[in-house]
Amino acid sequence: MQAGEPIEELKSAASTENEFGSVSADVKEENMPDAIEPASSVNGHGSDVASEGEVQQKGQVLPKQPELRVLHHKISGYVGFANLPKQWHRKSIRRGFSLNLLCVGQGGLGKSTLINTLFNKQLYDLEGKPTEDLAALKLEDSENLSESLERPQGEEQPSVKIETISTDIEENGVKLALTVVDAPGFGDAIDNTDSWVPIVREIDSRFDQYLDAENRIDRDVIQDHRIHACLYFIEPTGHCLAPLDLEFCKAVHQKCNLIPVIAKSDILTDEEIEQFKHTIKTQLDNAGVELFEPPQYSLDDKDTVARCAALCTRMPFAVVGSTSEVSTPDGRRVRGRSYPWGVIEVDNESHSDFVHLRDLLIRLYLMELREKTENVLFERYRSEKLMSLGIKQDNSVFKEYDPELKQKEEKQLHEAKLAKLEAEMKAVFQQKVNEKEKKLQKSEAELFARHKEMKDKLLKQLKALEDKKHQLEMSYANQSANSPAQTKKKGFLR
Ligand SMILES: Nc1nc2c(ncn2[C@@H]2O[C@H](COP(=O)(O)OP(=O)(O)OP(=O)(O)O)[C@@H](O)[C@H]2O)c(=O)[nH]1
Ligand SMILES: [Mg+2]
Repeated sequence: MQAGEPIEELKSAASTENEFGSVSADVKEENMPDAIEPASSVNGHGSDVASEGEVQQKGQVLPKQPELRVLHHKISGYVGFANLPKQWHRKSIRRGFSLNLLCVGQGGLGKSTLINTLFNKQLYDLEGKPTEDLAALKLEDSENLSESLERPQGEEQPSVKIETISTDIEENGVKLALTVVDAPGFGDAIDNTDSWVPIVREIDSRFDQYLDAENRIDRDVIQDHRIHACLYFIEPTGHCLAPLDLEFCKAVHQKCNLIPVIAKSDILTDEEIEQFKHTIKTQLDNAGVELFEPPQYSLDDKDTVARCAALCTRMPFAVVGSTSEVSTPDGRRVRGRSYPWGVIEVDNESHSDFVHLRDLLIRLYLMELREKTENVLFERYRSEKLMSLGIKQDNSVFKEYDPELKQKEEKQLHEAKLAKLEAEMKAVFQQKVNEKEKKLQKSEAELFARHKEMKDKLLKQLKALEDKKHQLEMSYANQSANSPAQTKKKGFLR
């Protein structure tokens, strides 16, 4: 069938996956990405197989499929959605990517050097100052962003400053807008109490700026200045984390993707590094600090899962930074540091964890860092902020319409209404019964009283009559006693 022709409606007992099988089989686009396989290869059988019951396929016994009566459209012509990843790719190239990186650590730990090494660009000069072309940008940026940094009145100028530099870098036609936020002065004072506060404020102000931009009516292009990752540089003491390190990590781990690194790890031996990493991990775990971990998905292949696990176990990354090229004993020119006893190669994974840090931060998980910032960290900040402003969630507004749920709710409401009506009717009936009972009781009492009254009257009359009878009998007896002859005579006469 050609594109544009009317689609054929078929009644089939096959699973819906199979409908795409025919598309892929008939018209596999010439430039279709390899990742998109014909769906037939997913379940391994065509549309007529599901109804056949148990099937033997490549040594696998497929369970018997239930008889599904599905009406579906068979698409056997060109549709074109297999090209969607290419559209996405073009769009990404056009738009470019951005990464806002926060670097925190005591002075001289090699932060600027590591940034230069990571992006293979001289963002900072040898003195650690932004290079000339970035200096102007730095001023502009810090002015704009510092506006939103509201410092309470009377508060002293902090010893920790926030410096931002931005630059666009390009690799194989892919553009990356990189912003590095540095916090010079952190941990350098005699008293470092609350020295992380300006940094936390900076992170919050960037969230606020984004939240504000989102809430504007006109929000064509929202500049994302939110911090996507925070590289925290740990001094290579080989001992344990300092209290300041722990306090900083606790203050920021809910606000940005925290990635700790052991700076200048070339001064530690391999055993010392392992031991130091173990101590750091235990300390962070005990303090409840959450580090950025690459996410794992159910469709990930074995290699991805293994690589992800390896990255997790290597944290905190023991790194070495250098942009200088040095010669190795075997004559290669490499980025590294040269010592009297040998050369440390930056890009050699057996020499340091630099390669793994780069994989996590740029090569493999840059988008995940951005996504976690957007979906987890910013969301958390946003809901806490709105709640602190007294805004409450009204679930009845913008609620998704689910007909089944709606029907259920309506049924419940109806049942509740019926129950209420029934209860009301029962109450009215009971009241009427009570009233009637009272009335009957009253009339019964009245009748009883009348009956008693009449009985009393009759008893009185009876008594009076009996008295009269008695009197008569007495008087008669007296009379007969007084005149017995007469009585006899009378009796005789009778
Ligand atoms: N041994 C060793 N030295 C390094 C490493 N990275 C940088 N350095 C050196 O450490 C010194 C300070 O490096 P920077 O990159 O300026 O350090 P920073 O942390 O940016 O310093 P501030 O900006 O002052 O806070 C420089 O002399 C670097 O050459 C490293 O991995 N190992
Ligand atoms: Mg620096």
